[in-house]
Amino acid sequence: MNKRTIAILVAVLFVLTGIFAGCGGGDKKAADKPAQQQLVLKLGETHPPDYPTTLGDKKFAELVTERSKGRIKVEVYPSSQLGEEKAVIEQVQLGAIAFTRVSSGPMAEFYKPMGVFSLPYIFNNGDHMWKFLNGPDGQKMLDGLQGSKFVGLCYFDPGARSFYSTKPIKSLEDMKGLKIRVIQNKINMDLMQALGASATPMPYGQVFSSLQTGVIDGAENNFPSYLTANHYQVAKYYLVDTHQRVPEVLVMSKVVWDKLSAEDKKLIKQAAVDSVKTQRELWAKFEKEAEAKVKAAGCTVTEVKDLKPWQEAVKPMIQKYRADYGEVLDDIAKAAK
Ligand code: GTR
Repeated sequence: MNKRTIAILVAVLFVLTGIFAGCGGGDKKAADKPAQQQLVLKLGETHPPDYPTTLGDKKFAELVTERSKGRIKVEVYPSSQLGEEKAVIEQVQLGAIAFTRVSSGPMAEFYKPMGVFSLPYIFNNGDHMWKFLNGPDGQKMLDGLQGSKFVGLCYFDPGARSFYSTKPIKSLEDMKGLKIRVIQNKINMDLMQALGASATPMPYGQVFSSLQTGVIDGAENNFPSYLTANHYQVAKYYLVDTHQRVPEVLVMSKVVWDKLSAEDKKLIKQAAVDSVKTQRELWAKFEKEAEAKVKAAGCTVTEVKDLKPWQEAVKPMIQKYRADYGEVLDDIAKAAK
């Protein structure tokens, strides 16, 4: 069975099992049948079971079960079992899957304001990003997701994305003509063009084989993804330019959310917020481990010493996107101080 078939089956099961029984007062007999009152909600995750975002999802699930005394169960499906990121977002929007932990990169196709995070070099470091995310604008962005039929619950740490390739890359010049896989959104296409490379959008799950067969020369991601998706085995040159910090978000389907009681909404939101600490701690640890592991495996990791030429190269594109994101870019810049 392929992933798409599994995703459809899951969607059908979701409807058939009537997971809302007993939730929001829909079932009059529910009080007589406590055993049937459990609400089972699925969460789709791209990464493997022991990856920090998956462990963040699991912490969230654990808190929900604990605080609802078993009445609400969140089932975490790692390793893209429910489908590739974009397909899962669509299912969440429709209400066929309750939650997903996703990158705000693909979310930008569903909710434009999140596109700002795909703009390069806008955060100086992780602290800068978290200061922005934890401030009023970060919250506003999560709240704004409701207009696109999602409920933004919290952000998880995404680390920083850098380039890697099957061919040696050490400088901006080396980017010329490289075919680089990107997360599908318009900003990423423009970014590759600005750096002299050509963008090939494709789902995450296809990157490894595309690197192997030479369909693409490289991709870009943080150390944990580079390691766990095995990209490091084929693309052995990693160039640390930290061009993007694209926050991970835990989102819920608004269709499902709207059927919850006010009390359950609060419980779910709080559990998500409380899971962030765990995810961030595990992320910080694993990011270092992943870097050490790829180095030990023989990958060439080069730090970009001077980011100025890179920042210069993307200036015109940032200028172009100021039309959409000028105000929020100013707020991001202010958060650095
Ligand atoms: C990872 C991110 C995933 C996915 C992936 C990709 O860093 O956690 O959600 O977006 O990148 O590049 O497709």
